[in-house]
Amino acid sequence: MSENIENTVGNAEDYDASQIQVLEGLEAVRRRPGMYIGSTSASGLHHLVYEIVDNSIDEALAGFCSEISVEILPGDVIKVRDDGRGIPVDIQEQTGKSALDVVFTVLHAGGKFGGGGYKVSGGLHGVGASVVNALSAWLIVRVHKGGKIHEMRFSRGDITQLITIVGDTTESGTEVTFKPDSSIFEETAFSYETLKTRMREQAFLNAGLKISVEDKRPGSETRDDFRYEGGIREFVTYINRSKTALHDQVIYVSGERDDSMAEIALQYNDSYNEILLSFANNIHTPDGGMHETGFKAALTRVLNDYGKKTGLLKGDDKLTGEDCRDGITAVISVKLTEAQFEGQTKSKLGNSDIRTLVDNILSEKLTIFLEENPAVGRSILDKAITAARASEAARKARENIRRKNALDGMSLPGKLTDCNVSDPRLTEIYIVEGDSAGGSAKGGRDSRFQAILPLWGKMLNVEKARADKVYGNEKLTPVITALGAGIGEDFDSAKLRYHKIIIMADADVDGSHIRTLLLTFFFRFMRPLIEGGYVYAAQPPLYKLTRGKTVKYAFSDEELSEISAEMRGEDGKGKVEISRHKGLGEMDPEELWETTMNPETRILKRIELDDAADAALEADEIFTVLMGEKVEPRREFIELNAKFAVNVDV
Ligand code: TSJ
Repeated sequence: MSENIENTVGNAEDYDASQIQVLEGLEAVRRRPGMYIGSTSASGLHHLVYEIVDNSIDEALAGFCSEISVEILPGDVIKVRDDGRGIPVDIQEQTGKSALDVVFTVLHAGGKFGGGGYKVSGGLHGVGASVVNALSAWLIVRVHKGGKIHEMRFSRGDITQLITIVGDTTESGTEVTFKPDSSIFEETAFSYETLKTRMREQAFLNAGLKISVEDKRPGSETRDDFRYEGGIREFVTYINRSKTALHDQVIYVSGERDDSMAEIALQYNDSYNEILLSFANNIHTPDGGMHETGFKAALTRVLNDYGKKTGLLKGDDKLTGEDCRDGITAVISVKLTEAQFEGQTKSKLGNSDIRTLVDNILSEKLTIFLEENPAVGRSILDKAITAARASEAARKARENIRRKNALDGMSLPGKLTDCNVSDPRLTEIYIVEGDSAGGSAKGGRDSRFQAILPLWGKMLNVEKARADKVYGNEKLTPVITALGAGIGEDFDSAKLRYHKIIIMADADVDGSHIRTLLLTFFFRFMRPLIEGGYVYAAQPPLYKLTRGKTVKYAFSDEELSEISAEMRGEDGKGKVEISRHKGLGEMDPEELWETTMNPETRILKRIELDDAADAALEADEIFTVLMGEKVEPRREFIELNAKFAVNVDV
């Protein structure tokens, strides 16, 4: 026990050098939390939970844990529990401390102690329990082990109670309960949906592992249990749940070599999009890396070889990698001992052995699969060959756009009302829904730097169209030419005619529909436009408040109550008239200018890449689910998104 007492914080004369370092370590986390968890916003807050859960998943990977539960308790306290061996509580000879102590008080110690325990370690994964501890107002850990319950407590990373036996137990496992420090986090409310999505993903990635997530906050009690015996096969089925698959069976291959293993699940559907999710040691790698490179190379080679061998590919015809991934949904999961994560956000896998491993496994096993399942082989090849033809047609259509622009000196669309200034850094274009709103916008704008392009009628959903159809589309061509920066591979932000592209649509069904479709178009065909931060959504006011001659506008319900109180307060009991705001088209030009277009008073929402990606998903869902054959998800979707259902031709 004497070793333990020396670890108690607040006993200054007993500190040796290593302990001072420990204290500095956790102080550093509190000083610069962003360095350890990315941010102190909602994303960093949820990261705390992942850090803890990762430890239980590591225990499951080591083969000792079969069940994990995550609970949100009243007050946004988190409790994570597993049925593993329990963190060792005995004192280690070298350090004079228990593993439990080290895990929570030493930076970077999470999961890497003891040796031998983990074949697979997360690398970047689990920067650790000590970081969570440092950023928690309080944390309690209880270890069920050897017939006893061992408890230790902390406050803001400092030990407040040394390991104490608090009871007997017949079980084994670890339970951590913590409350994030509200003086560190801007946001301390947990999102059940966010945790649920993450836990479902982890259950897919660890076949057979039971993970439950439960919200115990009053008024929002709910619970989900995940367990997928099929692992990433079921992940692919889940992603494709509202799409039409090209073949019934999900194709699954796996293999290992030395200390590494790789598994791949894939299934084609009748859409034109590629969904490729890759993971290394259960960590999502959105920027890809060696596992994705190996996957793509093998898929392209196998399909070309198969096409040649079966005669489906003629002469010198070749499929590109993109042709081969048209309409694919694939999940790649690799596990390896020393994962190297690269890139700005450390979300790209650098280990090159993994490329070879994934390539070998997929080449060998997919070749066999196609030979044994010729009907599936044929439908995949047909799909890829059609993709190759479509991409050739798209190339020609793009070429046409380019040639036409060069020939007629970039003739602008007839519907565009351009501005006078030509320096794109100073100009903005309003893309407006409907002719009447376009009329008001024209009347209200500042013609020096604001251009207006009205759009009307049914917009193309690019999520459901081949690229060549998009390039020639009569609704989209005016947008492409007005922006002047090309499209697809030709897109060049340097040629933009305006540096602010503002989508102005009503806050109603049609408005949100057109916004969704336009954002989807930008996301798929002009992505640098979004990444460069050029796209905005105008925010028309929701309410108009009138009192005598005074007119004010409110952009939210909170603003409404604030402003109306303020207006009433000006001279006692007078009456404030409140009207829910009419459509853009019904506003007169002056009103539209004052509320929505005047740079001095308007509110613009800059569109982030995530917003656009969500729009694309939404566009996909709307059309696949509402027009699809599958009755069940369709009903569910209409219930969830009633506002969209109204406006879509079924
Ligand atoms: F890290 C942590 F404290 F945050 C945490 C760790 C939180 C939670 C909820 C669980 C765990 C955890 C750790 N679960 N299971 C383990 N296992 C071990 O630490 C362990 C147990 C036994 C042995 C051994 O070699 O006997 C080795 C290890 C690493």
